[in-house]
Amino acid sequence: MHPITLYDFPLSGNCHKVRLLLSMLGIDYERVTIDVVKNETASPEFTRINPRGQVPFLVDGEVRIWDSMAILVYLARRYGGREWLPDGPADEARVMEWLAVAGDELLYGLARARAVRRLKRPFNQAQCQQEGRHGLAVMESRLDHAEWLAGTRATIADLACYPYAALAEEAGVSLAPYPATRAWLGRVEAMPGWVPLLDGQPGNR
Ligand SMILES: N[C@@H](CCC(=O)N[C@@H](CS)C(=O)NCC(=O)O)C(=O)O
Repeated sequence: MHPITLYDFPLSGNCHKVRLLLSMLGIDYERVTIDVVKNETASPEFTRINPRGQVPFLVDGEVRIWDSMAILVYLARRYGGREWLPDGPADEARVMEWLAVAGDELLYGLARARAVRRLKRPFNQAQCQQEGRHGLAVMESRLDHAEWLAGTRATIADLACYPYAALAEEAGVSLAPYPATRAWLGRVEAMPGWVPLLDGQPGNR
């Protein structure tokens, strides 16, 4: 019996963030697939347990959490000590800055531009791509002089920003102008416990 259940959709970059941290922490868990394409996130069975109607959604005993970023914070604090989320006020805020980029520019930009292509969602693709490029430019401005997004080691900031940056080409956004970000994608992919978006694939890109 697994104490942790992740409600998950394999193609989802938001779910990938959580699967990466669970794997890197060496945590065993059960995966329940909720098919976003078939709109299972809106089903009464699912919205009864997650009124927000989105994946990822995590159940750990009595604790139930929606949102990839909230789940990363929970897992980092509960199982990761201070390594994945430092607790000094400024250091923690540095990580939160990048969770905000992941939840704004990368989600409303890259993830949505990709969803137009992959899931036939009705977003304005050009606008989303522009937003996504802005997010990548902000990342590039950090990564051209630093190895990791926040502080001097990998944190949940890197895992939050990784999936949709790695999937930028699927969103129709070239990574060519962002060499430091490409090098960082390689560093994340070399981390022990890294897993691809889809089982059995060599990588995201
Ligand atoms: N802010 C949320 C976004 C989650 C999200 O957009 N999930 C998508 C799959 S990638 C979903 O469940 N979409 C179904 C829907 O919104 O109806 C997070 O970071 O977890």
